[in-house]
Amino acid sequence: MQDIPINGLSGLAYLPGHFGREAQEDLLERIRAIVAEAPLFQPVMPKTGKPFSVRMSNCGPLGWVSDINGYRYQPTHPETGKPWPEIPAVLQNLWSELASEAPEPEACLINFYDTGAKMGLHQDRDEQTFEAPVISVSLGDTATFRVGGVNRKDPTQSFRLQSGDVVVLGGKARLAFHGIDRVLKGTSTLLKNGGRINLTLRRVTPFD
Ligand code: MD3
Ligand code: FE
Repeated sequence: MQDIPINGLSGLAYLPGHFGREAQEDLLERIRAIVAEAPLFQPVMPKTGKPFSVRMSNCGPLGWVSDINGYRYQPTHPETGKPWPEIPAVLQNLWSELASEAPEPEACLINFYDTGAKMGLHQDRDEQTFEAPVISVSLGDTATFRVGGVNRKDPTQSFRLQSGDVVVLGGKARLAFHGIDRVLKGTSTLLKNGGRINLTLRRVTPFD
């Protein structure tokens, strides 16, 4: 495990290649089954209604959604109205290993990036608690991601996230600004048609 201090922020751990090819294929199969139940939707920005370039779905008791009214977590899919599918055991186990002090994750956001999709610099702050880390798993094409500090204007550093990489955002890094600048076409054979999937496991409600 590598601990990368960025702008003096502790708590960012990078686990390159945590999942090998076979584990990535198994995980991808789980995600495909989830997306068959809970189809990818295209969120829009609150107020402006501008569509995200990333398509999303979720699994777990709560899912993150964004529409004209705002960002929020909700127990059902915005289009089907059905509860989100369960978080696969392999991801529950990952959380137990890497966030052993935190209670179980409540949301797993599934981001799908076509080549050309990106995600602007933002903080993850729609959760009711920031005590638990956010855990990220990347699958498919390599992305360049950017992490700064807790203030939007803090300097940023860019890293590449490859298929199978895991990042744990705990401590002060939990509220760091971050984003995805671009997805590098043809860098992985995991997804037949290219693109990238990122999974983020989150605790939403406060601990007991
Ligand atoms: C969290 N996703 O869904 S995950 C998001 O690759 C999101 O799809 C990105 O940001 C993606 O909210 C990035 C990796 C990541 C990196 C830095 C972080 C998550 C972070 C810093 C603080 C909190
Ligand atoms: Fe984020």
